[in-house]
Amino acid sequence: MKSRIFALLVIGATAIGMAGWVGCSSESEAKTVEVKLSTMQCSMCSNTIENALKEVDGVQSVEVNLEAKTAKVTFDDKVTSVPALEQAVTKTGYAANDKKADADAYAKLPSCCQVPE
Ligand SMILES: [Cu+2]
Repeated sequence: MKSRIFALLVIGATAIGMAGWVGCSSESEAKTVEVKLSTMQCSMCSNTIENALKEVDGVQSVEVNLEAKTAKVTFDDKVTSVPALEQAVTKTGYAANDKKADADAYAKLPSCCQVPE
């Protein structure tokens, strides 16, 4: 009798454990991508871009590399997407991957941050 209860407890604990594990893995859809920032010039540019990316819903971390002209972005795949990240960057006046900078935002950049494409 005792051993049967024990067995049930073990099965129950295993089921809960598995459910927890499955739930956990389907919840975290963190994805890391590299966004090319070909028109980024200086630390002012990189700050602007970094802040714009951090404001996107679902973005968990942003690492802008000024020398390599890239941003490493970790985000929740279920909340946002690469095109949304690109759009956040182009809206600030910078090119992202193959997407061109928004012309109005680009015109408002300090002249030192504007680069002829
Ligand atoms: Cu700049």
